[in-house]
Amino acid sequence: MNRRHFLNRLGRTGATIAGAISAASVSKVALSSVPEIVSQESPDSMPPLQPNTGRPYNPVVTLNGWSLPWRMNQGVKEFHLVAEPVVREMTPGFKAHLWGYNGQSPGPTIEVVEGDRVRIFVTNKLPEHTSVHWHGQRLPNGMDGVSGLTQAAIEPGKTFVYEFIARRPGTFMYHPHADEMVQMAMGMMGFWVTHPKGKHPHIQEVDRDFVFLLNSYDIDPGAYTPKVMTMVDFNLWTWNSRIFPGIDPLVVKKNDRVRIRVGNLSMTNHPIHIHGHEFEVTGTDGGAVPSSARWPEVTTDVAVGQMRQIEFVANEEGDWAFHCHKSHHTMNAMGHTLPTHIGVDHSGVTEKIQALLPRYMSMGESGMAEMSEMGMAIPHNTAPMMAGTGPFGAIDMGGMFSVLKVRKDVRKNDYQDPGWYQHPKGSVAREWTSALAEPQRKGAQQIAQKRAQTVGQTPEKNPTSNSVPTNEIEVQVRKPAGKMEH
Ligand SMILES: [Cu+2]
Repeated sequence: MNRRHFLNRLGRTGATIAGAISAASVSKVALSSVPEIVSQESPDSMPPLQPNTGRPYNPVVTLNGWSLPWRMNQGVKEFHLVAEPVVREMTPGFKAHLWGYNGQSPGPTIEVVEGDRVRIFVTNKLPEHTSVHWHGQRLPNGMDGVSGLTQAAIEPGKTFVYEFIARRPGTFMYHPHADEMVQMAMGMMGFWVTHPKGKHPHIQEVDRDFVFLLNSYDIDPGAYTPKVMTMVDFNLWTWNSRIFPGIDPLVVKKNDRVRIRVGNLSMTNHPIHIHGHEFEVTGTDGGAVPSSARWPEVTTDVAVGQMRQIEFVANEEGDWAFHCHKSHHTMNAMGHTLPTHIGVDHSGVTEKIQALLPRYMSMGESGMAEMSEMGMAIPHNTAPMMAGTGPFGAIDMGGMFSVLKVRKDVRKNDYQDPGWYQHPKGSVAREWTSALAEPQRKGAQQIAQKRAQTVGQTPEKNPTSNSVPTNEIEVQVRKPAGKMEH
């Protein structure tokens, strides 16, 4: 594959990628010892990399990522990965110093075909040694990439070469097996897809095939470099090192068969949930799941170190939320040690505190949704806790969240954002403006009677009674209009 082909491919699809690839001409050094380095500066989702050499296949789209071009060298597919420090835009207005491959974190997706002989050159431009483990692959033990166990570590400045046959079709990933805690906390990981050679009994052809990795970072607001010692309390939950609203939508044509492949290299599990459709898990990093072993789901948990590929027919038009179902994972940088103020009457308090701290704001009296609309000043280089805006206002989301956009009029290989869904008239939830009936309070009378009977009784005076509540606790509910009710 040469650079002109690569750029032509990008140009044809009309996505926003002009000038995104920085690589010198490959042809000059074609078939010399090491393939030229191709690197990526843009965090946009690149259109699928159509194969023009080797066996044909239907390429994937990497969410906010790209696939690595290769060259054929006497029947061997040759790739060149460069492990290096990178700058990753997590969302517009927020950049991070990460480690990755070929200009981005995660690194580029590697796509090959079952039976391909693959040679991957890995150059280490990190300040410490590394290695690459090809997660899930069948390969000779010495190609497995566990430094110290199956190979010597790749020292800074050195290039190693891995070579094996991609024996099993499926969904895989790659990551270091050297100083893993640090290197994965810094963003070193990438996706790998081995496409089936011809028809496969358990792998269906799909119209759209998306891939991304689940990862997480701990970057203080205003800082650029992740804290690598964090074990649990990450503040950025990311898909391919991006946070909503920086995660591109998944654009599909109505009635497309869609596959989404997800791998988890974070430190916790993620229940991945889609709205409006049911899917089946059609494969894992262990291989394709036979159709007799599939069942319908709308959420599938992806444990740490696991991969899941889900498939469905996108036959419901609209803008469907697609997200991790852990509510803290659809938030951006936030503290977790704040007291809850819901229901606390702040009236008069703010003024008193402002006398001491002039910029003090009271928050959380009626929940946190106000955070997404108040436009509060935040430090340079971070992202608001919840930031997305939709056609009806704030979406109150960040982190691991995106939108599946199902439209009638989408061209083949077009992944451009079509804008917001235009709902048919009368099909949107609306305010009810007619009269509401008074609520009926079931059991209210009996509770009042019991309370009257037990007034004055304490456990000491009535030690045998366990049928009637004693020492009744009075709880009042504070309602938004200031009305107090029992
Ligand atoms: Cu999650």
